[in-house]
Amino acid sequence: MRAHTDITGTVPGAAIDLGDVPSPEAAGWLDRMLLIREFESAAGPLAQAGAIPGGMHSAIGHEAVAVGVGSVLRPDDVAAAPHRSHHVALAKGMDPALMMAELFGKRTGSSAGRGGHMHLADFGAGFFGSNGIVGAGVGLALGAALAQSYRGEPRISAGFFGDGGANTGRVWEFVNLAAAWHLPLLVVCENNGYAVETRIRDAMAGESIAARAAGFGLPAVQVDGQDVAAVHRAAAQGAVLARSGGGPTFIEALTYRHLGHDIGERGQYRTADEVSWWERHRDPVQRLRAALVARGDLDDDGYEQAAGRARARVAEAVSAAEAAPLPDPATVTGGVTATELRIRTGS
Ligand SMILES: Cc1ncc(C[n+]2csc(CCOP(=O)(O)OP(=O)(O)O)c2C)c(N)n1
Ligand SMILES: [Mg+2]
Repeated sequence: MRAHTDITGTVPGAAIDLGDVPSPEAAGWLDRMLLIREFESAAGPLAQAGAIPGGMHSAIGHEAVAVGVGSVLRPDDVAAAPHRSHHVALAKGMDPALMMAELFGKRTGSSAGRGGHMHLADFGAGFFGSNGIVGAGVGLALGAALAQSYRGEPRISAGFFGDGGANTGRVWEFVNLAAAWHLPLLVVCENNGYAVETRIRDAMAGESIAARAAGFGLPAVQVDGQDVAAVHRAAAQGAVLARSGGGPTFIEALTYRHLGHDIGERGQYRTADEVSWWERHRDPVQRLRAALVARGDLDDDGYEQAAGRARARVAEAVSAAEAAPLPDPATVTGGVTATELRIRTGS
């Protein structure tokens, strides 16, 4: 197992091995990764310009983790994520237009415009939400996995968190309970080497996050998170185990965010050379593209068409969100909770 201290610039494997993944499936991965890339490429500048209110955490660079795990989840399975979540939601099948409208704070959004970037959820797509509490996405997925197990359903859940979350107690409480109760859960750590501006090597003891997880007695693997096929293989193994009552699996995916912790950060904690190395050598989208080209499944035209389709879908989502109405203040208690809130009046 590779030590977590090696994350920066040393993730293994330049070429992606697609193995016997059928061509239409691999092409579907590319489409989904391009949708995430184009969505984030549009949303970031809109947030910076103020058209999308509040902050935003971009997932550019993390696409292969979400799509690799998402590739083994069925529509009625569940995924939950932390603050950096757009890629997980889109990989789970959330409609980009529903998400974009929510980012804009519009009535047509997934939470009627009252959740925004960090409170996305689409229960219909099995996306149980993003939230601002580091590590808490795993707990949401754990709850769903408990319900699935209790009801004897053949469904599974995936909870995503970051390397920063691996230094919080709650994550290990979740992992412990999932392992003790053999719950159908994939615990997915997106180790991008940084928690805001703190390098993992400066703040984490032990060999690796996966090695930490192994102490709880569940299968724990470390994969190249910039290789969608590698993530898919690890997730597929975990999903088979979870669906057959074999309990949870822990996946540490080594990844990298191309942009800052949040949109607009000053970014003085890492070098431009480091960022550009990852962009040039480990871009998950370009690596999948190269693997498809090497197989004879794709050429430049085909790639541009796929990127164009994703761009058009996102542009449509942006136009619809811009045109949509803001929420009606008279319904301020609606669309957020299942039951209307009762505002205390003091009487
Ligand atoms: C419980 C809690 N503590 C602190 C924060 C502030 N905070 C927001 S993001 C973040 C770092 C998260 O790093 P990581 O888990 O590695 O995720 P990444 O941003 O790298 O995707 C921190 C400390 C928070 N949101 N929640
Ligand atoms: Mg991180």
